[in-house]
Amino acid sequence: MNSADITTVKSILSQPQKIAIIPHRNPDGDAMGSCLALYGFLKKKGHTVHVVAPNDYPKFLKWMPENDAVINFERENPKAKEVINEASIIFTLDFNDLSRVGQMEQVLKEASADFIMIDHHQQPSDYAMVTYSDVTMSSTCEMVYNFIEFLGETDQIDADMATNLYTGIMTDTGSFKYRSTSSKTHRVVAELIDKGADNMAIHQEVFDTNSPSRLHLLGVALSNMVILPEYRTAYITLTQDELDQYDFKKGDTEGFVNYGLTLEGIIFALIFIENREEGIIKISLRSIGDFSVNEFARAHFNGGGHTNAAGGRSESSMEETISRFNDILKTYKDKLNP
Ligand SMILES: [Mn+2]
Repeated sequence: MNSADITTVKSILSQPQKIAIIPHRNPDGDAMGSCLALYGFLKKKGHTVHVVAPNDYPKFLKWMPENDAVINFERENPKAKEVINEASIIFTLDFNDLSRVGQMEQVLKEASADFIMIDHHQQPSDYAMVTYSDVTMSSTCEMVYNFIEFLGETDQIDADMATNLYTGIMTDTGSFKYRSTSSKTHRVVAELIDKGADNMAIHQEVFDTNSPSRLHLLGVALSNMVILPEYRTAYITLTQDELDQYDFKKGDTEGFVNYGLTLEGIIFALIFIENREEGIIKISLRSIGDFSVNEFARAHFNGGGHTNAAGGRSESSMEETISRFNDILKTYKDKLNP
């Protein structure tokens, strides 16, 4: 954030504001962690603050401090709309295009509030009065820490805020192992532990919550995995019938896509998950090194994200989607074998 933006934000926050904080649709640990930490911070500063999530999120995030304050746009629609319409300031966290909030998009577009974006995804749209965008950052949570630091108020970070920020940094960095994890990330995380984030307990809350059916679903996913050594690619498919058979709940397939990358020589991994209700195949893409899944998802599957982690979708059947994917892959042989 440049110094003009910092001055602007300081001046806005020096008056009591009505603030709405919005994560992206299907919020993950970084989206919820950043929203809930910023919520705690702004509440302390005397503002009227609400977090409005476009839809529900997984159970393994519902233990997070301040979770009870979250308004679900799908379940509590009139209240959510009222909060957004009455807001003087809207923070959008961990996304950079209003299409990322699904059904909420129109309501946000019609809102009279000024927007402040804090986000680390590529190619931000131009909708905010203040855009704090940095694609080199590990996570939006690290940026929220920086944001509070820019305001000179890290002493306001309490144990609950530290816990929320730690959770988002941990989940978005694959537990501090992705390339975007910098020495500064580790310094921030160290500060958060000093401020009361219980790193071991947080890890257990997020990762040690398997149900027997989820582990069985992982077994199905792994046996469905197709490995294409000539393209250094591995992909997994899961149909709606398979999800139903193993009592699928939101979040159950989290992390499945990464197994492909643990194979020696594989640098491109995908998972295709059927969602019969939405009539789509949801796609998660991961890579190691310079192969950009952001560009791949943008070019072919109506999505995007980061160089090494992106999402996309297909409106065709699973069979058609996989067949199209295999055709597209042929044109990437050189890029995958540099
Ligand atoms: Mn993120």
